[in-house]
Amino acid sequence: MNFNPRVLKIGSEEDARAELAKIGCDPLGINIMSGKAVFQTVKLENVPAKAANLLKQTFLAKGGEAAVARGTADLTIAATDVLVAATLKQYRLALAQLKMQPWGLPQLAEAIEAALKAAERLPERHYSWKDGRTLAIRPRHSVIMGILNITPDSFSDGGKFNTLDKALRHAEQLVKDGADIIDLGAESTRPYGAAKISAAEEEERLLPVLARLLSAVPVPVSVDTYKASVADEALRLGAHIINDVWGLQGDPAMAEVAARHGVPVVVMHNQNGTVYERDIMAEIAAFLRKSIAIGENAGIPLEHILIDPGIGFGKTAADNLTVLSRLDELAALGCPLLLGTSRKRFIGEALGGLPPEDRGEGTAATVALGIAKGARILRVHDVKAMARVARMTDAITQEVMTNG
Ligand code: HH2
Repeated sequence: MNFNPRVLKIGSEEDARAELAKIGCDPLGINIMSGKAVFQTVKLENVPAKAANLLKQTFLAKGGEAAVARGTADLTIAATDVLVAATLKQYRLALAQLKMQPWGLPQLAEAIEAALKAAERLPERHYSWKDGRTLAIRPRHSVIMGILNITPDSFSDGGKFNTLDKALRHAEQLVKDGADIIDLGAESTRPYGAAKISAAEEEERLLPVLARLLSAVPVPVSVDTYKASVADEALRLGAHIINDVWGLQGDPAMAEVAARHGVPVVVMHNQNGTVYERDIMAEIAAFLRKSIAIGENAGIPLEHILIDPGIGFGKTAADNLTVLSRLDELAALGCPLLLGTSRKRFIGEALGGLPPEDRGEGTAATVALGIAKGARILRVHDVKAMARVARMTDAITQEVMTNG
């Protein structure tokens, strides 16, 4: 007898329903069973020991598990990280019960619920601006952000576009090649030895190009700056998106500026140095959650916030590979994910020391894997090639979802 066993990876209830339907399950049976066919592991940090014990009991009673640190049961430690491991059905039953318990368990239940919900389906966004431009971020339709650096010292295009006409011609080409957004940067943010410039200098370089760019291209233009005054001037001129490589945590006035202009903002993880006290993904997620909170407190709606792990910023080459391999963990934050790997140094290092101009294939691998792991916007230099890589990856992920 050959039963032809295969191990299926089912990541969402929608996929589970499709698989159950394929084997001819009764529709009522599908309702009962779909939640049992999806298994998820949720990691929580710093849960008070008393609450963790109740959490464990509750999940065990529903047939799931909640692993805690030694010393939790006898309360010899104050708090523990927790790994909850259960099917969606078990989560539903356990969370309903936890919502009726003391010690902050209802809030914990809501946090778990929100993370599971966000991980189940990537968020959709539809942006529109007063000038009629629009941008749609929807699952399996990757958005290409073409890079236009007008810095004299950018590491990868080395100041090739620092005259106005050249910059405009390049931007037009990027749009022809398939860019959905142009990301305009006037100060190199490169971590190794980029020249820092004043806000006045940045504006002087940025604003004349921006003014012309806005009428030269039909797509939304994002401005790569972490200075609130530069962002304010750029938005007054009509820029559409702010791309802040310090995630609203560099300049304290940035969140208010983005809120006042009502534009989407990219919040990127960044730090000085490459030392991480704990798991790097935990730190990136915590930083981005803080950025989101700063934004929301200033009046930026959650729908206007896009997140970015900041590949190459405050990270070693090995860290960048780790972040890329675990990118899907950031889905729990519920915001569209932007990924900027293009021609970066870690790609050159992984490929035995290749210069920026030879990092195209390596970049393609990061774009494809990034999309497979949930990235929705890809910030790239080689728009034509990477748009093809993205379209191809979109087509495959679409296929998995519909025909698995
Ligand atoms: N990377 C760079 C600059 N801005 N913004 C976001 N959101 N994400 C990124 O990964 C990111 C970014 C650095 O790349 P590049 O623009 O090519 O180089 P430079 O900083 O020298 O201009």
